[in-house]
Amino acid sequence: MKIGIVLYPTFGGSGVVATELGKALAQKGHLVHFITYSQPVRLGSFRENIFYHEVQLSDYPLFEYQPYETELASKVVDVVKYEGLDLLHVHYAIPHASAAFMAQQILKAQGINIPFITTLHGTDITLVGKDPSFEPVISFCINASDAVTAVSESLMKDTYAHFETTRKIHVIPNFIQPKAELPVINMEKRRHYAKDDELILCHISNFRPVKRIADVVRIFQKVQEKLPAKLLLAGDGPDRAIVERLARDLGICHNIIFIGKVRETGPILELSDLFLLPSETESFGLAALEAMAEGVPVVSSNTGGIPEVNIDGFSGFTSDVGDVDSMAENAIRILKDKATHQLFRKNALDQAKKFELTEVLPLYEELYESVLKGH
Ligand code: GMT
Repeated sequence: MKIGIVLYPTFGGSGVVATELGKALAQKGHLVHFITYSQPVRLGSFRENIFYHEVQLSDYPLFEYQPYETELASKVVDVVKYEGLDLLHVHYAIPHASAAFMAQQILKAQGINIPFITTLHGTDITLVGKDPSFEPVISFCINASDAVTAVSESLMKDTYAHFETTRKIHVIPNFIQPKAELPVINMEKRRHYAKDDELILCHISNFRPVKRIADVVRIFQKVQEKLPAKLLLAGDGPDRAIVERLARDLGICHNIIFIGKVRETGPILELSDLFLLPSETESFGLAALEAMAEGVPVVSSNTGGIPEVNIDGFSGFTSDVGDVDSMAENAIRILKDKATHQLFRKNALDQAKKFELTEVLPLYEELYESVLKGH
């Protein structure tokens, strides 16, 4: 198939999933055309069957706000027409689904039929989408898509709860390529961050308020009172300065290492003993799955789709949002002795294997085929 993938190229989970999906489809022989405004962070270098089309933004002085949706729709029309695409798969409703609808209508007027599939990722529904000013467009786009998928049962239910739609939403979870076995920790690399008798806790995100990074720091503070430990924080975003200050105020900044933005999370996770994800809301929690795929257990909140990924008492523990005491206790329960920690590490990897790329990819391919048949 010739597939156009429209995505956000930045560090967010939706862009990562869309890029990894495109790479996997290309590896299976499909021709994949990525369409977005800058090179996706996980795309890497030249690969067979992968093409990248950049949306150029006009800086005409009349535009106080650049008309990205219009430029994107025009680019999509162009790519569908001249590359002969069979279907479009757009990740994130706003404005990708509405731009795809616009492109579809333009192409229809020219006698070209192209179906589009919308994958809902979370914040497009749970945060941004709830904003009443977006609601009519999102409801319309969900109904106008040729197929809709959501990355968890929880997100599917949220979509029905907040939008005017009765159409079928297919749940296709995010995926990963987990390690075959628990990795052996490279002590030489690890010593750059912690002493041999110190544990390494880790958190990776875009440091937006929804991630509750202050909770990460407070959980860590309680853990390091009982067990010698370091905290690795990877990523960057609006709350970074707040947590840097908090760490200084709590007198624990010497035990916290801010790594900043990273393209690949594997090398950090490989050194980590525990992953913290205390988010306010999370449709899936790809970061937790990436940790588990490296055999790192997860202490998280129990919000949204997280309990579908991190199984309480097995791959880690889940607690109510904001319950820092419970999360710190759970972290200590996992890390208190080597045998317990090793058991949780193994369980985390086993749980990640339920989201193997090889299991999930055919679900998308089947959906593509059924949409093409029905179009
Ligand atoms: O978490 C973010 O802020 C980024 C966001 C995105 O849209 O890229 O992530 C969402 O999509 C990911 C991939 O499907 C999910 O794993 C995240 O849980 C989801 N984030 C939220 O729901 C807050």
